[in-house]
Amino acid sequence: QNTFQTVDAVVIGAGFGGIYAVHKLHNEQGLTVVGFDKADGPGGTWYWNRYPGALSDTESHVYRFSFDKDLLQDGTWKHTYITQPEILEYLEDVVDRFDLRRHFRFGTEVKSATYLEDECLWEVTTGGGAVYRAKYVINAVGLLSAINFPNLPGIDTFEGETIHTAAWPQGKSLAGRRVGVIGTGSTGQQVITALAPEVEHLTVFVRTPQYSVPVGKRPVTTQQIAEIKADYDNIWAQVKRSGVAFGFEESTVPAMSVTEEERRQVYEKAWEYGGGFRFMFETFSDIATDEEANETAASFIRNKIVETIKDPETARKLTPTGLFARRPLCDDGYFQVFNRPNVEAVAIKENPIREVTAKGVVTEDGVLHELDVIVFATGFDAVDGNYRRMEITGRDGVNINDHWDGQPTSYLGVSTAKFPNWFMVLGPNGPFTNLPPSIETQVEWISDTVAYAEENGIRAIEPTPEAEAEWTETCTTIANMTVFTKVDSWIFGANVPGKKPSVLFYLGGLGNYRGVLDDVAANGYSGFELTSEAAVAA
Ligand code: FAD
Ligand code: NA7
Repeated sequence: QNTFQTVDAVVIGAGFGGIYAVHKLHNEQGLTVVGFDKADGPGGTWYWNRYPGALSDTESHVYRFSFDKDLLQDGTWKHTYITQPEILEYLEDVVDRFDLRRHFRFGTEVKSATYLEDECLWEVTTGGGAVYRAKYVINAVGLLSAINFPNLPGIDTFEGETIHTAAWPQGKSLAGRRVGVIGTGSTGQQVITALAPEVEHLTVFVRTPQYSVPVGKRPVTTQQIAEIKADYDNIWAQVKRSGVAFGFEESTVPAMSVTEEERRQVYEKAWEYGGGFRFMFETFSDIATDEEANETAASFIRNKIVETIKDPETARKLTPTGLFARRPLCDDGYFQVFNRPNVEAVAIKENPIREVTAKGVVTEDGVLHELDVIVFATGFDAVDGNYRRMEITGRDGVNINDHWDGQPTSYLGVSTAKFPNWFMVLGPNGPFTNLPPSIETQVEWISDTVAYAEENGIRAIEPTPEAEAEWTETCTTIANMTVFTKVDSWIFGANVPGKKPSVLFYLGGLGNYRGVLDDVAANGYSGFELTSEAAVAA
């Protein structure tokens, strides 16, 4: 018989979500909590993604927690956007400030979580064989965290180094090396831009070129920071009632309602100011929902790319076609990098990678691209990836992989039927936004729900299958109103071989989402089944 420790709640993950969950449940609600992260320290995304150029594309003043006024007033930043080392330092400071480190077991992977129906407890086991029992499990395992590492033919024979951007060794420099980068999403663009000036040669393997606008990273003055701090109440109120929660007011003007010249001016201004979400959502109201409107933004960006990249053939390889309908990207001089003599673009849709050999990557045209290092900027098994990597067993012995066989689903992005007292932060069909405000929204709702259960003698709470099906339907209906569903990307799980594409987000905006969560709680947890202590005793 294994010995086990008993706590009120287990929290998995030590990123924004896990840190805040431990703070709420322990510091504010007095529960005993143990947190786990396989990383050796806090930070989540910002612990792992130490690649050169790693930057948040949410502006600095809203890429942080809002829950504590003193924390906000003590915060500082140097530029309009914050880099990975700055975000990591911030999260480490938060952990120390709220004395949370002692609740976390770092370097500890959670392997399994099994619901013990008789006890109404979760039994959680770690990679080291430790066993914990807890009434509640809060999964804050990250939605862009499980690595997607494509299995290229011959990769094992490569004599150089391979590095995934989300497992970048601390301080690892590639200066003076011959580097190949696979992947040109948000991460690829950042790492390519940072590596280009320092490596001997950079070969960029481009599968799908992407739309991207300048990020607009600028230094900020202490005066600007002081003004933001003085206005934080209004700023967060606006963020939380907005759609994408990036700290700007979304446009209400349809693109085709203005003249071509007016449109051009609006885009030009947005291009100058910077920001991917601003470009898509602050310019016009229907770029994400109307194909004609979308094409006006897309063609503007395509023209900018062609103007920027001097060699027409290289420009062609880097210019996207079709809809502007993935997570909108922004960069800090990505297209300019291709004007450097040491940077080369290889279009692998028309000239696919045939194999990796000892010396490098061979493309179908027979060319060997000699490399010392291959960087995989190939993204993530997004949203449900980390859940599927654990052995999670709910009521009636149901495994999460079987439960999510058709597609990963949830009720409200935070819970799923047959998994009582088991909550998710950024689970399937949660909001698609600047994420810290959505994470806070969910953690607050989950911890309020836990408090409600504790105060009202509730032993178990889980959503009904009907409520879950209805939420899935809602998310699908909203997604189908957008252009996003017409393009493959990680937003729909369409980036990993073998993964079944499906709707993975609530695209209805944070303001609306918060309204739904509030209503559910106010209506006595509509859509949930609550089992009281008394009922269990009877
Ligand atoms: P994470 O920070 O991903 O933390 C999850 C943690 O759970 C990880 O540390 C992981 O090790 C741990 N974990 C998972 N499974 C287990 C297990 N079984 N056992 C133990 N530990 C486990 N979002 C934005 O809003 N704006 C941005 O600009 C932005 N930029 C990004 C840039 C990059 C390069 C990446 C990868 C993501 C970016 N994101 C951005 C998304 C980012 O992930 C979120 O903003 C936020 O950091 C997520 O926090 P989290 O706590 O939910 O998850
Ligand atoms: P993304 O956006 O999923 O981008 C991954 C990139 O890697 C993309 O260009 C892919 O091409 C490419 N890729 C993936 N697999 C392969 C294979 N097998 N061969 C060649 N190229 C491949 O991940 P990111 O890390 O950039 O960004 C994810 C989010 O994290 C981002 O939005 C930020 O929020 C942070 P494809 O487009 O599939 O043709």
